[in-house]
Order: sequence, then C-alpha cells, then structure tokens
Amino acid sequence: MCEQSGDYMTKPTKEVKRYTITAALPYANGPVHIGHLAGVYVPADIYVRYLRLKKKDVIFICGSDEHGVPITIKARQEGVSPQQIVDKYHAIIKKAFSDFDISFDIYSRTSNAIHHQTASDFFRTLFEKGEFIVKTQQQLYDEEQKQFLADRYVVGTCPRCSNEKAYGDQCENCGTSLSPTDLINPRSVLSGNLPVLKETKHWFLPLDKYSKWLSKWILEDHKDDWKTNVYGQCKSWLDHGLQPRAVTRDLDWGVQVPLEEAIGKVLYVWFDAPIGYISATREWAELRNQQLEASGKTEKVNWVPYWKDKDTKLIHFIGKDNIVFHCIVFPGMLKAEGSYILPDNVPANEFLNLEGAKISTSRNWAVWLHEYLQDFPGQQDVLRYVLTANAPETKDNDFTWKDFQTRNNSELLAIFGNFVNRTMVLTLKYFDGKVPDKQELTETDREVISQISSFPAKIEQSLEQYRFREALTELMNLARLGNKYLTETEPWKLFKTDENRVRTILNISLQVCANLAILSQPFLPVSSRKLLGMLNLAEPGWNEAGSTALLKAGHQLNQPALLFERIEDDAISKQVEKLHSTKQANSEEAPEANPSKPEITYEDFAKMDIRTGTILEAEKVAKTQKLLKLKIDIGIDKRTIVSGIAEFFKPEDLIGKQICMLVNLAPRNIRGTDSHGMILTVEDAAGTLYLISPTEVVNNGSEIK
Ligand code: B3M
Ligand code: ZN
Repeated sequence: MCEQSGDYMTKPTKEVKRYTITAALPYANGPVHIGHLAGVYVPADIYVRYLRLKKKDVIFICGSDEHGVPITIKARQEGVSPQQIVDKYHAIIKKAFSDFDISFDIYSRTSNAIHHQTASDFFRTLFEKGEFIVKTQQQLYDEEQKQFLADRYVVGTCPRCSNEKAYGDQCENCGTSLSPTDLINPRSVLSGNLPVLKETKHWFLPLDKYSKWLSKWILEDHKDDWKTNVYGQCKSWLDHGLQPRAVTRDLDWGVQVPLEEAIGKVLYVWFDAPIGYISATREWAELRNQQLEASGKTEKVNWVPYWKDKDTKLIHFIGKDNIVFHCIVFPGMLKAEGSYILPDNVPANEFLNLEGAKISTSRNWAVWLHEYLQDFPGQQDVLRYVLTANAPETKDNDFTWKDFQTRNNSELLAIFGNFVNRTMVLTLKYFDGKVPDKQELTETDREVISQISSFPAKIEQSLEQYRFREALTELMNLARLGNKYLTETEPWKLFKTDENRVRTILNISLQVCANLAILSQPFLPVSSRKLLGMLNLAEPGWNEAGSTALLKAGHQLNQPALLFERIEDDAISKQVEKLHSTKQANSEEAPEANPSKPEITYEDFAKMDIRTGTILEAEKVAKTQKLLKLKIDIGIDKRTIVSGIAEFFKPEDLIGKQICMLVNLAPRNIRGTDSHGMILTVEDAAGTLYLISPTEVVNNGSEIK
C-alpha cells in the first residue's frame, strides 16, 4: 500500500543533545492551503511531537516571511501598503496553524525588530569578514515605473526548461534559480513593458567559492541520509557550477542594507528569510525567559546552543521549491559566518496537486485551511491523516475529495474508530467499564501480544527516517491487528459460556487501544487526546508503548465516545461543486495569457505538416494513468499515436471524432508503441484539456495553414 522509494536514509541516526526543527516561513501574501500543510507543516509537526514524546530537548521554529517581492506585488494588487498585507495574512496564517494543532514553540515574523537586527548583524559580520564581492551591473529596469525589476517583478522564458512563466528569481517549473537577466524575452510585471538595462551596485555571496566543500558535505557526507529528490536537486546544482549570488536588492521593502553606500537598498528576501529561523529562536528564548521569570523560576533558556552547539541536530522541513536555498545558499551563508552549525537533514517534500491540477493561489485552486474548518469543524485530524497517508514524500501526489472521504470512512472510522469503539462498548457492557484481567493465554493471544510489542520500533524507525506515510501505515496496521483479533475471537458470542475468555480478549484489545492512544499522538493530536481521556490514561510515556500492561486490571475507563464521524456523500459533493464553480469562474475570467514566444518566419511555420484526421480506435495504455493509444485516419495513411490525454477523455468518446494533427513529427517509441505524430490540444486556465477540431467535418488529410 505504502509507496516509498526505499533508497535513502540507511545511515543510523546519531544521538544528539538537542534538536532545532524549522518549518519553511510562509510568505504572508495569502492564506495557507492543504499543499503547505502536506508538504511542510504536518510532517514537521509529527516529527516534533514524536521527539517531545521521546523527551528530547527540541524547539520548533516558524514564522511569516514578510519581505520580498511576493508581498509588495500583493500590496500593489490590493492597493494597500505592504505592512497592511503582512499584518492581515500573518494573523490568518498563524490562526490556521494553531487550529490545525501545528505545535510551534514560536510563530514569529520577519517584520519584527529582533529579526531586522539579527539579519542586519549577520550581513555586517560577513561584510566585515570580506565575504562579499561587490559588483556594478546592468540590471533590468522599468522606465515607466522607475523601478529596478528584481526577482518576481519580471517574468520571461526559462533558459533551462522553456517555461514561459519563469520569474526573475526562479523557474517554478524546473526549480532552477535564476537572475532576471537570465530570462529570455523578459517583461515587467508592473507594466508589461520590455525592460531596459540600467547600472546598479550590489553585494554578492560568492557561492562558487564554496562549491568544493558543498560538494563534499552534500554529495559525500549526506549521500546516504538525504532524500533522493533533495540529493538529486543539489547534485544538479553543483554539477552546473555555482555562481556568486546577489544578496541585496533595489527595493524599498525589506531589511535595510546596513552600509552607508547602500542607502535605499534592502537585503534579498532569501538572504533575510532563513536568518528568520535564528531571529525567531532568539525571540522564543526572550519570551520563554520572561515567562519563567514571571512564574518565579530561576532557570533560563539560551538560544545559542540551538544554533551553535555541534551537539544539536538542525532539520529544515520545506517544499521542493526551497531546496536550493536551504541546502546550498543558507549553508553557504552559515559557513561564511563561521559560528553556526549546518543542517543535518532537509527532508523536502514534492508537491500536492488538487483534483488533478496544480494548486494555485491566484486561480483559487486550493483547499484553504480556514475554509476547511468551517465545513468540517473539529475535524483537523482527518485532514492531517489524509495528508500524511497521501503525502508527496517521493513524488507529486494528488488530493481528491473522494479519497478524503474513503480514507476517513474506510480507514480512520472503519478500522481505528470502530475497533476502539467495539472494545470500549463491550468492556462497558460486560465489566462496567473496568479493565478485566487476563486469564490463561491461547496461541492467538500470545501471537497478538508479541506483535503489539513490535510496533513502536517499526514506527520509530520510519519517523527517524522522515518516512511519515510509512509510519502512519504501521500505526494503522496496529489498529488492523486489533480489529482482526476481535473479529476472529468474537467475544460477544462467548460471554454466556466462557466469561474468562472474554476477560482475556478484552484485556488484550484494551492494551491495543492504549498503544494506539500513545502511538497516534504525533499524527492525530486531537483524537489521541480524546482516546487517552476515554481510557482514563494520564500522559503515558512514549517509551511504554509496546507493553500489554498499560491498563491494569480493575482500572476504570471513562465513557466511550466516537472518535471519528462518517463523512457523507453530500458533504463531499459540496466540496466538489465548490471546485467546479472555481473552475467555471476561472474559465470565464480571461486569464492573463503567456507572453509571446520569439518571432519565427513563415518558412519556420511551413515546415509543420498539420492535417485533419478521424480517430478510428482508442484504448488506454496499460499501467499508465495518462496515455491513450489512438489509431487515426489522416487521409495519407492510418497512424498509431500515443497521446497523454487519458485523464480528460474516455476512449469510447473519442471514436469518430475529427481532430487536427501534426503528422510530420519524428516518430517516437512510447511505452513500446511507435507513436508517429501528435494531436493538437488546448489547455484552459483550469488545466482542462480540449481537442481541436475543424468547425465543420472536412476530408481527412486536409492541410491546416
Ligand atoms: N517564504 C518561500 C515559500 O513560501 C519562502 C520560504 C522561506 S523559508 C526561509 O515557498
Ligand atoms: Zn525552468
């Protein structure tokens, strides 16, 4: 069931004194959605909760990223100040995280004075150590707006993958980090104008200087313990060769560059944001010490060892688009500064899609956390469960409402909830809710007891290796074990004839419940609390899990209550309809078209032989999601082609359809079939694909010019 690549992290994890766990600082330019939760915050929270249960010294750090062009662009769009934008979204994001029980020790923000101070000092230290190079360069400038076009103020074609919507700082399609001048056919986001070049001076971190140790540190030292996707991206970066990176910008929103010759310039957001982890830790220590003092305690916490002591494990939880900044740029900065530790691991996730299309804030194609809670009040755990069970750990995954319903109804409710409920209700009925004592054990009992004892180690091992879906599968296997045991032993049939047998069965089943309560804490914080309450168990230690003596005979249980609720079809249809209207609205509202590709001549165009054809046969290509094999009459001959349209069309609906096809495209072998040609399709803003047909039926083989 659980798909894992299985080829990373074989190295045993080393014991350390403390842990600093960071989760990517979300930009305060919009609310957070399920993609954020699945990619970063839920896995980070599971890991931190686990460490706390293991009684480790751990701090969990996050906050809003309030600088950078994403914020100023949003402010322009809404016609308000950047400060108003960050104030609004910081509050919304902070509340959403707290509603989903993401247990940060601090949720800070980079507009705080302590952050400006920390980032500014960090820059000064590097400056004084001579770690920067200064360059005067020609940069893109919007003459109409009188502004340099840094980062996301400019879009154009990615030189690496040809994505036409690459930003000046990064291509979101291939993950490459870019400079505005790398873009082909750049356009100002502010005016749509063609930018001009204008001279300006900036400070650069010479990453090329660090490529040797970065290569050794990542490609050798972390070969076995970093995830394949993370390692691969780093390798590709290092193989392409690192360049000096500008760490200052000509903008008026951000941390001022603390140099007289740089008035009017700010730190690049990707320079200040990761320092935000450090500032937030400092703020945490200040607040904690105030609390400690107020409660009359003499102990004090200190932020320094969390960032500077070698015996600290620093782990960054992020999404895949942040890999280069956390694995190469920030470590480069830390190394240049000299007094900080480096991350031990950066378990970045891939992306979560929604109902087959990429999640998009601007197209409102998302499930927003605050809206989810309005529709499913009190059901945080269900979403946490689904997002973990289907986490994009090794590849992009898809969230669908149908899957959400199935996982709730057939897994959480039918397996976990049902088992706990049956056990509790039977104990109440037969023994007034008092834990019965075990009698003579059968072979089956012994087998179950032995299996129970094996779960904590399995779950821990997966968690230690950041394989959260595997860990969750194991937790559910424990519930499955309990369910199977009850179903096979059928205590409800035995009470009249063999009460002692029932005592044993329910005792063992209750021990499974207690184990579930302990082991589910990192994953399902609300439900585990509820279950611990029902079992009348106060704070059992994580290390006690695996035991079958967690509940003593005679221990009084509390009243059973349902842990999970059934999710009905109409609740799901409501969500699907909501997405459907979003799709509708997106297609009605004319989306911004891609800028034009570079000019071509008529001769270039005339090389393409595009003809009409009629689909004769269509079938799915076995073991693929997206591919259809089509036989098409194109007038000249009958062609076989393989086309990636299976998600949008049923094979039977295509037969007889007239289409347009590029017929002189060189043949290619796709999954064992020689595909000769390409049918033309168009994709709308919502990501739906349509065929292109002549408005009237024409002869097959007619040329399109
Ligand atoms: N705000 C990017 C993002 O939300 C950025 C992360 C900063 S982590 C230091 O994708
Ligand atoms: Zn690209």
